[in-house]
This record gives sequence, structure tokens and C-alpha cells, in this order.
Amino acid sequence: MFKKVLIANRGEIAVRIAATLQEMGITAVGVYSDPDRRAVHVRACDEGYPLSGRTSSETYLRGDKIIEIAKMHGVDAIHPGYGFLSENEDFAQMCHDAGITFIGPSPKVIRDMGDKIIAKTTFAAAGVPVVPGWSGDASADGKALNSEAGRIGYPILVKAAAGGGGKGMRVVEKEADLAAAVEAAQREAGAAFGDSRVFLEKYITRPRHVEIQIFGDAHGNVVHLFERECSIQRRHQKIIEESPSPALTPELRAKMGQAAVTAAKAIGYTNAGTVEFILDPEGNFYFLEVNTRLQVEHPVTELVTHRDLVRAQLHVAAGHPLPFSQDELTQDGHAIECRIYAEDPARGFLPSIGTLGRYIEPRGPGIRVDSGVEQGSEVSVYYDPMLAKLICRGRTREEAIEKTVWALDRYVIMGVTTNVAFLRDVLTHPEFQRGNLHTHFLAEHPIGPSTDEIPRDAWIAAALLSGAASSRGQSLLTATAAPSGPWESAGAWRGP
Ligand code: MV4
Repeated sequence: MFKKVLIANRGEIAVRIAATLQEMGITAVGVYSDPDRRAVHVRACDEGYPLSGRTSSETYLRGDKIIEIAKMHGVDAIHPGYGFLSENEDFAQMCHDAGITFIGPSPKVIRDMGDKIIAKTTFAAAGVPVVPGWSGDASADGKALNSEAGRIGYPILVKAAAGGGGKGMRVVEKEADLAAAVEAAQREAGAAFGDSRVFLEKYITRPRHVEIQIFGDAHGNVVHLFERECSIQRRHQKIIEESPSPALTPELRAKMGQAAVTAAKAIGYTNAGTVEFILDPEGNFYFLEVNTRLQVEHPVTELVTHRDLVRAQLHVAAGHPLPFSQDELTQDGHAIECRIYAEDPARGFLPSIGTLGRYIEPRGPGIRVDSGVEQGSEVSVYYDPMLAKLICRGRTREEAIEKTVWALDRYVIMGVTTNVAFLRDVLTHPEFQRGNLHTHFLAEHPIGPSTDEIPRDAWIAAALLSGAASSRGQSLLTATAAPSGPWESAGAWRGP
């Protein structure tokens, strides 16, 4: 096993990876930008080295600096986390060339999966269901374009080959709009990715987003760790994820798991990955893309399968066989993850920057908080505004929802505006509770910032001021949380 692993990331994921490394007796090496000099993730590591600079491109995206540090300090392997360099095939290759293990799939798999046309063509040939479409040369022949679109049937979705995460997509309702949409998508893709190729797909309206966690080792073994439902998203930013999906029957789950394993085997996938599907109301599912990294939402899978995915990543990266077989894997209970963002729902979800004041995470049985902040942390413009993830497990979906709401009500974050009250409103929405989820849920259900008119912080401040001894923290909050008087009907703070 590795002796020393560098974590090429920051925030909650760097903290989470460091924890598993240390459990395994591996030295955790952190890196940090100037603004992160005092960040939690640096202290969570056993060693920390500066990536002088402020912005991501000056620091966490500088593969050359990171590899130099790794070589200088005798690092065996690099864990890229998610975002930053995690899906950069050149960085993965640079690691190999430097004799350092990149904890993830091979550079070739990363590159091929980055090309949505290659991915789709490969998987369709392997028998994985894909959305009916066309990936010919859209700029060569306008007639072919129109006739292919007619064959697929409108509405059509134009997608960028180099895209993903919704960039460079256009919905087209009728033939008259097709040529212009293709040109616009090509221009956008060219500017964003330096690759203007696009392809057409039948547009599936209001699908669910269901993804399968896959894992492969260097010995040809591939398993799946079931699904995560990630339909609750805003502008391609996931907000709430859960496992199991309320939409899957055991039969559909088995089919989707099998399709994901087939896809992984078709490309010789190693390490952790995710096969994304969309699922229509009739139970038809279609491959969307493969994410060649550990995902933000991996904890929901960990809580229902009782496996440490980072530990498994380290095992297979070190050349060991997978630490679990398909037969050993089961889903036990239900887990929900909420992403806690420093953003203001009342101002169009604009990032909210500042210094964290009072910061108290909820705790209790079945409650996990993965965070990279603490009281005094600076939430800056430089990085993603996600502060933490709250992950709750219950025996049933109802129990997991109840627990999540309970925990959200006890999450104290002062100094910045957060989406905590918004998350609560989603979780208590009748359609969410019924499990009627789809990717347009937030666009179609009016969950307003209006619910946060009396600032939630005001309730907390009131609770803390009413004799709150700091040492008693949240138990005091619990005791004083039932509002009375004129604030009673405000609905911002709900006590037990
Ligand atoms: C689709 C689709 C409907 N039909 N493809 C969005 C990001 C990229 N990963 C693919 N996406 C979609 N592809 C067809 N043929 C709807 C989406 C989509 C979506 C997918 C997953 C999660 C959230 C989404 C939000 C809007 C649209």
C-alpha cells in the first residue's frame, strides 16, 4: 500500500480523503493556495505545501506545481478529488510519467469519456441503451441534418461532443429553428472547449437523473454500487441526492446496474466512476455520460452500502483486487445528501461571501457532515461556494427525510447567507415527499426565497442570546427553539 498520498484538492473533499488516508496509516499531504493557508483541509493533513497564488488556475489547477511538490516530498500517489484536475487526462499522464500513481482511471479512459460521441458510440455498440440520435457532421450537409432530425423526431436536443454538465446544449422544437441552433451550439462549444463538434438527440422531457456508481480494478473485475437519484438540481448544479432512487423497482435497478457494468467493461474501466442515465416516466433509461472521478455525492452510496469508497479507490490504485464482490454488496436503508451552499436564494442564488461567524454542525445517529470550514473560515470569491454536505441515513426514505429536516433546523451558520432554509422547503414539499422527482422539479415547483423573509439567523441569534452558554451550543438551541410571539408564524425557524 502507498505510504504517502498527496491530495490535489481543497475543502470538504480534501478533508474527507485525508481521514481515510490516516485511518489506513498513510501520510496525507495537502496543498494550499494563499487564501487557504489557514484552511481546515491543510490542518487535516499530516503535511502541507503552498501552491503560491490565489485563483484556481494559479494553484489547484497547476498540475506542474503539484507534481513538483509530490516528487520533492516522496509522494507515491495523488488523489485528485473532484473538479480541478480530476478529469484531466494530461495530468493523469504527467503523474504516470513522473512515476506517481494517479488515483483514478487511465488517461485514455478519461479522454475517451470526455468525448460524448466516442462514449455514446462505444456503449451503443456494447448494448447499453442510448438516446436515439445522430452524430454525423452537422456542418457538412444541411439536408442530412434536417432529414436526420426528422427521423429522430422533435423536440431535438443539440449537444456538444466535448460538453457535459449542460454546456453547449440547445433544445429545438421544430425544423425551422434547427440550423440556427446547431450553429449557436457549435460556436458556444468551440469557445468553451476548443472543439465545436455537436450531435443530435431526441429530447426527453422532464426525465429523472439516475446514476450508477461503478468500480473497476486492474484485474478486470467490475461491480456497481447501485444508484443515486440526483434529479433535484438547479442549472446543472445538483442540490439534493439520494439512494435508493424512489423510482426504481428491483428489476429496473438490476437492469441499470447491469448496463453500467457492461459500459465499464467495454472500456476497461478502473477505479471509481459514475455512469449517468436519464430515466423517463415509462421506465426507459438512456446513457448520458460517464464521470471518471469520485463524485461529490459519493457519501449517499457509502451510507447505504457501508463501504468506504476512498479506501476502495486506494486499494485498486495500488493494484489490489476490489475489496468487495457484487454479491457482497447490498443497499441498506436510505440516505439523502443536501449540499450546503453559501448563496442567497433571495438574490438569484448569488454566492454569499464573508467570514463564518458562529458555525455549529448538527450531529446525531445517522447524521454525517462532510465539511471543509469552521468558525472564522473565509468564504471567498475564489472557489466553489459549497461549504459542506449534510448526509443523513434512515431505515426508510421517510425517516431519512425527517432526520435531514431535523438536522437542517439545527445547522447554525452565521456570517454568510446559505441555502439551508431553501433545502428545508424542498425536503418538506409534498411532491418531494412523494418521490415525484425530475430534473425540472425546482424550475416547476415554486419554492421561493420568500420562506426566508425573517432571516433564519435572527432565530438563531435570539436563541443564542437567550442565555446561551457557548459550551452548551445546540442543546441550548433545541431548548429555546420553539418561537413564540410575533415571530411565531414566520416559518423560518422551526423548533422540534
Ligand atoms: C438530456 C436531457 C434530455 N434529453 N438529453 C444535461 C447535462 C448533460 N449531462 C445532459 N443533460 C441532459 N441531457 C436528452 N436526450 C436532459 C438533460 C438535462 C439534465 C440531465 C441530468 C441532470 C439534470 C438535467 C437538467 C436539464 C437537462
